[in-house]
Amino acid sequence: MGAVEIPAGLRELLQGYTVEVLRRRPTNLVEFAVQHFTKILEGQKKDQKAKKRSAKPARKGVTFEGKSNKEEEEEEEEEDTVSDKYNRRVSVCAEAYNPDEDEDDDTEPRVVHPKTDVQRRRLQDACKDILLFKTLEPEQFSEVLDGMFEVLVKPQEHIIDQGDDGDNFYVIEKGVYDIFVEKDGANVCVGKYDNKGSFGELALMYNTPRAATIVATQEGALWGLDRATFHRLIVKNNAKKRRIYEAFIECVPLLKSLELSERMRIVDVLGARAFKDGERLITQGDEADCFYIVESGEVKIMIKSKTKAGQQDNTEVEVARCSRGQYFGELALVTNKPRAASVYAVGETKCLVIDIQAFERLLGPCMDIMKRNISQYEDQLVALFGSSVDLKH
Ligand code: 1OR
Ligand code: 1OR
Repeated sequence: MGAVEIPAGLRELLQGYTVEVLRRRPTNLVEFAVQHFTKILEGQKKDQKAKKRSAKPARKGVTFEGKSNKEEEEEEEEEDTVSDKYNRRVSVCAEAYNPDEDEDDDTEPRVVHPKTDVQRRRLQDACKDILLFKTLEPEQFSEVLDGMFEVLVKPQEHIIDQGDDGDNFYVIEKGVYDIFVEKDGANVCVGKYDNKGSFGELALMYNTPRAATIVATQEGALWGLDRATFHRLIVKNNAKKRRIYEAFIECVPLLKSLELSERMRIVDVLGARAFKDGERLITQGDEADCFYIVESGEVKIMIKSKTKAGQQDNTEVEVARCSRGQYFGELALVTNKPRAASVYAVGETKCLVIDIQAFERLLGPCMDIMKRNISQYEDQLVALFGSSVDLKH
């Protein structure tokens, strides 16, 4: 018998359906199949419409260089079923930032990129600490996962170029990515993402050009979320977040000197996390990647004491407590050093969390207050351990 040719994309489609069946356990498999494949078909039609509306994508990554237009077109034809491609488009929308305005977003067909169960598990793992997803309802989070597509990247590939229109938001599964910002005509490396985190939210949230260039330094894997889905799920959720946290953020003494719009930009990117009594939020000596504000409950700050010979032993001493409206975790971000203390929840505690990039971008105006308070830690440290220290350097 001659070999039977399996049509391109069939395997992914069937795997995607199987995974969804296992996840959602529908009672009627046929009815579920109709719904599942209708969603995919609607997603494909929408993508095709979007492609017609948009200009040719500006591919800057080395992976795609040298390809003919025809090859690129063929790749784009496959994008709906093969997910490891950029769904790039040059945005021609000029919508203003008003998450409440587009009520009809909810009636838009949903984009579903089928995934194998292995892919979905990897995706869930990459997304578990993404702050922007932390305030989503489970149903919205599941839709975000459905809408994400895998993007494999090569060393030196530009994922985002400063000044471009925003197409996708990205979650890092693996790889190291440098952040460049143009200053006085030169590209300056201002930070990096090391195998975790996310980027590309700003242009999509505020409808602005890309604020930085992101370059892969090695082979990596990302998960992309297209602009429309990001808008429908994340930007919409931000309107709710603003309503929930506005009053609280107004009362945080550290943030008093900021403009209202600056405080709201903090709300847009923060995540909310709940901790159980005794749970450790920060470990002394660890590398730092975020900053915390206590929303409810309390945390205690513990420092490993030193022996008379000046060596550290493992006994921890409580040095301070923070409650509603107070912040912690700034020291390591300001000094670029490991965490100076461990922090534990006292009772059920909720904190608002901001990642290091947003901290650097948005909390510059509060830096003086933080540095003044750090000087007080230094005084305390001297009083407790009798040695002169300079925590700021
Ligand atoms: P975007 O959609 O503007 C570039 O595309 C992304 O880089 C941006 O979203 C952020 O997710 C990410 N300033 C602006 N954007 C940054 C920064 C940043 N860092 C990461 N991104 N700064 C660096 C802070 C370490 C401030 C530079 C002055
Ligand atoms: P971090 O990023 O180093 C631990 O992570 C956090 O504990 C630290 O930022 C501060 O936000 C917070 N010394 C060092 N860190 C302190 C202290 C502190 N208090 C709070 N943190 N001292 C207590 C001063 C009242 C001096 C200790 C002797």
